[in-house]
Amino acid sequence: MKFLDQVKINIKAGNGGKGSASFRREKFIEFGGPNGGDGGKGGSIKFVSERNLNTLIDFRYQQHFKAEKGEDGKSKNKTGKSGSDLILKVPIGTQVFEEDNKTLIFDFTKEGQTYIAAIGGKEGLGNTRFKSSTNRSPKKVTKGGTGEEFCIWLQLKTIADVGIVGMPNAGKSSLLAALTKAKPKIANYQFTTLNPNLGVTSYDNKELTLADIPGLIEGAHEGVGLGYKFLRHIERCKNLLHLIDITEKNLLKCYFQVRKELKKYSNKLISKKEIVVLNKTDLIDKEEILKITNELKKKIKTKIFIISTVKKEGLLDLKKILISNVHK
Ligand SMILES: Nc1nc2c(ncn2[C@@H]2O[C@H](COP(=O)(O)OP(=O)(O)OP(=O)(O)O)[C@@H](O)[C@H]2O)c(=O)[nH]1
Ligand SMILES: [Mg+2]
Repeated sequence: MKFLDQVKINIKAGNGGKGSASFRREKFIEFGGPNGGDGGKGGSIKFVSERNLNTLIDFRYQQHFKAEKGEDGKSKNKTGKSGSDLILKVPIGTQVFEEDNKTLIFDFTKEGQTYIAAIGGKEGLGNTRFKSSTNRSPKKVTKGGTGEEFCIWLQLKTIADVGIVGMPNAGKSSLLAALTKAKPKIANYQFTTLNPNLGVTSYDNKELTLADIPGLIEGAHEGVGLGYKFLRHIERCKNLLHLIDITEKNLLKCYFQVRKELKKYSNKLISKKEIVVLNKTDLIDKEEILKITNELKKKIKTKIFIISTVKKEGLLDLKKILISNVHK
């Protein structure tokens, strides 16, 4: 699946149709009165949030969007047809910014939200409207209004309850696949994940959404590895799950490296509630697991869980704790 999380587009609502200047022309009526109809309204540009989308990729191939203009008015007092609105679908988590890409205009946080981003022009008035006791055959009409036009930015910031962070190859995508129905790519090499993945799970009738992002390494904030641009997708996660491969030689170093990259991105990330999860416990024996976790507990204040994603050990307890943290 192709992925895009930031795009600049131009939107133009339709102009209103012009009013018609027309007079009755019938047999035996020499000077028919005005009968020019109004123009139609211009179509507006509307955004609607949809659950089954998770990328802005559709906007890469087309950056100019125009809504239909209103038809001009016609004789016999016929009103021109209104231009159709143009409806653009965006994923939940999309934010609309002004051209400066800083001023937030709208934030789609739920499914089915609508935002009218550019309003269509008003209808022009036909000459019938200008008939009066002093002017029985007005030629006056008005043009339709101009549809609004803007350049805007769309930014996608995934909304999930839990963001899974960690070094490459820690098993983040495997964990997402084990807990949810998501089917992210999993492989035994670094940077398998190139885009964020989302999954939903539930327990006890309570839902939990998880986001898995590409791995972070030292210097990510300077663009090393895949950089840290994907951290925007955990900015709006309530909690963080910091996943570490228990077979790493220096667990503490791994832990603090990832924390450092989170902090470089923003203090907001570092202050989120975090739980630390040691994965791949199937690869070492029990005594060693105990030794490692006890050592780590002395240095890290957060709760530490141990799991084996492959053997599905500890996953249910982990799910329960994640859900209880989110649904307090
Ligand atoms: N033995 C063992 N292997 C695991 C476990 N969890 C994941 N793996 C393996 O670890 C490798 C990396 O898994 P991924 O889920 O792709 O890791 P990731 O953290 O998403 O990696 P990136 O996307 O590159 O950051 C794969 O070969 C998985 O099969 C586990 O609990 N035990
Ligand atoms: Mg991955």
